[in-house]
Amino acid sequence: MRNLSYVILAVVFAGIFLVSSNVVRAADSGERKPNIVFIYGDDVGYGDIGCYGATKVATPNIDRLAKNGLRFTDAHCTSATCTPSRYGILTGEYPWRKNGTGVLPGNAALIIDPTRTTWPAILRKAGYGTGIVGKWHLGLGTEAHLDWNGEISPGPLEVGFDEGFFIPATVDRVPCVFVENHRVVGLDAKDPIEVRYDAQLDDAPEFEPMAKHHPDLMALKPSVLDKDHFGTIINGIPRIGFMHGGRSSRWVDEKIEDTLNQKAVEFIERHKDKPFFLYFATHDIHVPRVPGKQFAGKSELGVRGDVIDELDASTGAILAALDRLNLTGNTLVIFSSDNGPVIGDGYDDGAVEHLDGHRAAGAFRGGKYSLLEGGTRVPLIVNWPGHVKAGVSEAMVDQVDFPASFAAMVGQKLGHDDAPDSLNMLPALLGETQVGRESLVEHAQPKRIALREGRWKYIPPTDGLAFLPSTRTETGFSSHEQLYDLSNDPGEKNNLAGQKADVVKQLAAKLNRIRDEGAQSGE
Ligand code: NG6
Ligand code: CA
Repeated sequence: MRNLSYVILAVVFAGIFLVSSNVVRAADSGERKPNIVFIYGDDVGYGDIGCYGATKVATPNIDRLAKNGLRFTDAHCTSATCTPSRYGILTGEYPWRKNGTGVLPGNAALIIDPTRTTWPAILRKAGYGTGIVGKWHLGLGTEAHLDWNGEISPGPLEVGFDEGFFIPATVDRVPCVFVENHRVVGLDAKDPIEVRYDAQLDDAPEFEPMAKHHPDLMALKPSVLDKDHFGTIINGIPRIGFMHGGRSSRWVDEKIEDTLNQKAVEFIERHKDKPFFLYFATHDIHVPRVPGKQFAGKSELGVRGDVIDELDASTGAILAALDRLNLTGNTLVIFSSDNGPVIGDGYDDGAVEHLDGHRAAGAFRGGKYSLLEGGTRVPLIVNWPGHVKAGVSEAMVDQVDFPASFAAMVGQKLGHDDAPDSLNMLPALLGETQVGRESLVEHAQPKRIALREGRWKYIPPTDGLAFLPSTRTETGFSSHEQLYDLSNDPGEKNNLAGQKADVVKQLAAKLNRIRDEGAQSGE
């Protein structure tokens, strides 16, 4: 009997404790700015995710975000390739306004001016702890100085992040090491790193083994049409560029996502008591696609499907950490991608052979590298329980809008020259309105641009191949003007330029104006 009353007492006390801690949390969340976690997939297409219509891969965690959040159907990354897209999202400036923002080699200097206002710098000023985990690819050091064996600076920490654990460029580019803050992780001073990108080095013995001389050492082979993945072979994978030394610091490809997940979760744990911004840029689903053991060979779509599973699991790991730390209710989670999809991208990894009718860009034409919708129309999901109503939004938004939109959310004023192409789309991003941008500029390297306005998509005449054989990409590049009515032709099949000369004229003039006169704000 006495035991029973102890049990009852204990239950009552536990109940009081739980109620009061909930009250405290509720009060907290009322005052506290929400944490922001940005999950930034690499080369993830509009059609690669279950809630966007994929049927041959399953993405239950990403779908869960969409089920309780807002799924955008007309959201864009800033460019159809990585470096320019990331430049746009961080600076709020269209990358085609600035030279040198194309896909960078692994030894390029930092391309963001450290004096400018960036998305993380805005949040840091508002009191957020800011961190990057994952892919950087915006250059490190200066033209005159980049020492992989010493202080690597400037980099992410000089443009707004408090801390970073990152991949310098891409996983198919050397150096194949992680950098933590200003240092290569696990470097042995007796085995210094040297990185070179001069093509004539492919006969230099110190950079052996190289693909050209050691085809036998390649577990993954460059595709027939590829001319770049012929540098140093690391873990059986030939990379772009040449790397010598740093053996103790080289990553193990199978474990990259695991490591990044762990670092991301650690960041969240360390920052749980004050507002934080985590920019979590996965390597998945970019090449080389080397899934962890639990994913390898499991999907129906070959290795590209396996890494989609892995990306979904990374998302799940983040969501689980937020749940475990009771942060879900006060965290705004965004899922998106840096550019459209590509199936074969330099390696013979079987992705093309296993495609099985999967439409990585959904109903859209083109993909990574392309000026067609598939180049920049990507998944975008915004999830903030209790604040963002679940649903679907057709608002046209661009990742370049993130700096101005999140500045508005945290009450930061932007200066006249800050984030010049970034529009405050916060009401659209939070689902308070379905009205997004009136117009938007799409971009493919180097400086090819197209205009979206309402139902119209206008592509000016441009040079370049209409079809890239190496990646099997339809680019949309043509010497003729193109005009598509996306309201009934999302696949950009029916060129109306000949019939709608007035619309072409008006859109061409507007695109020129945006290009020459700058920002669209105030429209
Ligand atoms: C290309 C690479 C490709 C990928 C891409 C960058 C070749 C043939 N292709 O040059 O494999 O690395 O650059 O991708 O070398 S991105 O997502 O970072 O933009
Ligand atoms: Ca990319």
